[in-house]
Amino acid sequence: MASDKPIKKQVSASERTICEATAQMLEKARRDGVLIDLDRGYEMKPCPIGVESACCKHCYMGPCRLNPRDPYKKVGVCGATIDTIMARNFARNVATGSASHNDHGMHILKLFKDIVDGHVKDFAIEDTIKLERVAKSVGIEVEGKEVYEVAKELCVELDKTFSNVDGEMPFTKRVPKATLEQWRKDGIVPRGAMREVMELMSRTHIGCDQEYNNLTKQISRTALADGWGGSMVATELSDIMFGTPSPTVAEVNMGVLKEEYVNIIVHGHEPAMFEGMLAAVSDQFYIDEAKARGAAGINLVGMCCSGAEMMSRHGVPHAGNFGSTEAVIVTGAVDAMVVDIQCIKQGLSSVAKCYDTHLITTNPRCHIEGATHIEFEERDPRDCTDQILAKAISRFGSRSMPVEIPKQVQKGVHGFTHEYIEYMLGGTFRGSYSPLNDNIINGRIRGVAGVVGCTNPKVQQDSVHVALVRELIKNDVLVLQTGCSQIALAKAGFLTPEAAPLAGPGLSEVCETVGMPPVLGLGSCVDNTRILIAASAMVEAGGLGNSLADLPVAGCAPEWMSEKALAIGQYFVASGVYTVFGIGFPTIKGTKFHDLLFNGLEQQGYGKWGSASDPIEIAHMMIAHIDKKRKELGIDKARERTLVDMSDRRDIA
Ligand code: SF4
Ligand code: MSK
Repeated sequence: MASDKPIKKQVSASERTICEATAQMLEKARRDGVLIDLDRGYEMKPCPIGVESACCKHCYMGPCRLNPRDPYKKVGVCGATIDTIMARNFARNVATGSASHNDHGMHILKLFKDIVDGHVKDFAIEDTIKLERVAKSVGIEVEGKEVYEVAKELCVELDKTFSNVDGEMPFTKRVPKATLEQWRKDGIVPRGAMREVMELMSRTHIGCDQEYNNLTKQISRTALADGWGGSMVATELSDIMFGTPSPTVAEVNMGVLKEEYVNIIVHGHEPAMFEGMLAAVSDQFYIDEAKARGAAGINLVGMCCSGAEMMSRHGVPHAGNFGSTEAVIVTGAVDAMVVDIQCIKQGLSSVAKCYDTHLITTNPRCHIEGATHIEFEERDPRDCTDQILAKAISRFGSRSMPVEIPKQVQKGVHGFTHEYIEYMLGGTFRGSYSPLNDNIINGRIRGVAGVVGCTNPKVQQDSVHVALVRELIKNDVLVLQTGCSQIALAKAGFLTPEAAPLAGPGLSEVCETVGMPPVLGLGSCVDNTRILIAASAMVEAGGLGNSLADLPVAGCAPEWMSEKALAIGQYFVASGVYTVFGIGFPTIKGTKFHDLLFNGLEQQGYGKWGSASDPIEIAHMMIAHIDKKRKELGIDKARERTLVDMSDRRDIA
């Protein structure tokens, strides 16, 4: 946004981000007198009480503020203790995150139904093999049935994910038996997402659930309704409708913009609008229109999570993660930024105004003051996409801003899935997770880490992601990635097989033999469900325990910022995974609620939370947990015995 006071320059651009392209644009923004998020984040001093979750505004007898340094000294006007206040705040964060993913999942299911019912003609069922596989996984008999018959039954079954009032969500059939039994014992198997979110909101009303242990059960249930519910529905049906990704080479960073082209960026989370844009930009009419205005053509690129999804699925170039969405507009080269839902900063509106870029909202659930709204309707996608193209081409033809595009662009391999990991290690005829398990058991791969999540202007953009992943792979931990974290590592060059030498001797040997990178990109933040399914397949393949909590795995969101990230973290913890968050965590050390999340849940047989800000410290917290699980499984000695002779090399693949 245009700044009416001089922007403070206490911190150099390169201290705000390790992404050189973003730093270049931050410097330009400062020269242009435009304030963007990276500087706004630096200038904002968070409330010291809010940052530790020691305040409550759930009723108007308050808001009540407790002292984070002496949290048991006072209670709220209603008598709520610090544990109740923190648990309720955390609950509402998780409820919002889970609601976001479930809302996305419901929308994807609605599109799928509309295709099956013939109401939507511009999209179709692309992957019938995956359709059958998913249908079978929820107990649908597929033998002898037509594709659309199976699809119809799948619609009915998956609808329960959202609408069930009782029973168990369909995808809980994929949960390893021991894990599911624990959920049943504790009464936290998710029923329907709408019920779980509603109940959690209700229980956090003043004067309702004021026992943090009991509240935590519903927090877990609501989070599980995200990971094993709406998010999984979104990932699986998107694959069925638009194609299951497989490894593909794609370019990342702002250098994917082209000065002589009409540049259109799509940013958000839902694939349908992006798919619609992808189809529209190849229309010869608009290519000719662009050329008539002096452009060489139309350049469609992605950002943030829908960008990560389209890059995985179609190799569409990606201009950067959450931390770069305002900075990219400073190039002056963006003719239109088209957005749908989630993680769309309101600040884009004023930055776009400064650079005469069209900011176009397309979804009825996400309007932004100052943006142009052109609604995307799946039954008639061209109505929206044609208007966007016309606006972008017109802006190119009358570009008044000087254009400065950073040169940075990095090629990498994206588009891994749980299905591809199975195929990659086992081959077409013996695809299975056993080779992965064997390499974990023999110690070449020490364990598996999911490193995911956002960027946050509270820390130098991308720096924690990159340092953390570097340390993990150096210690033979295979890293699975999604979301904005994947983009950070892609920009840093880790998502190529050539990065294998950065890994420790065991992991690099596996990578070189199989020809895979030590860091596997699985797509958007919704696609974290691919990690859940891969982990379940590891349990099923045998040799690594009976439940998800037995696996030598850990997760981390080192630069998290969103409520969706908290919901994701909680569904991993409730599924059995040790999950570390960087930056900070909204609880106070030494309180009972903090102790429950960070220790007690593990003692009950779940995963647990961890928190630290230093990437090396985080890496070693994760590695220590992986080693602890290796010891419990009795495979801790194997790493010491790991041999690297030729006969062993032959056994790896
Ligand atoms: Fe204060 Fe209790 Fe009202 Fe919260 S619910 S604002 S702690 S009185
Ligand atoms: S977009 S939730 S900043 S990963 Fe999924 Fe990125 Fe985090 Fe949004």
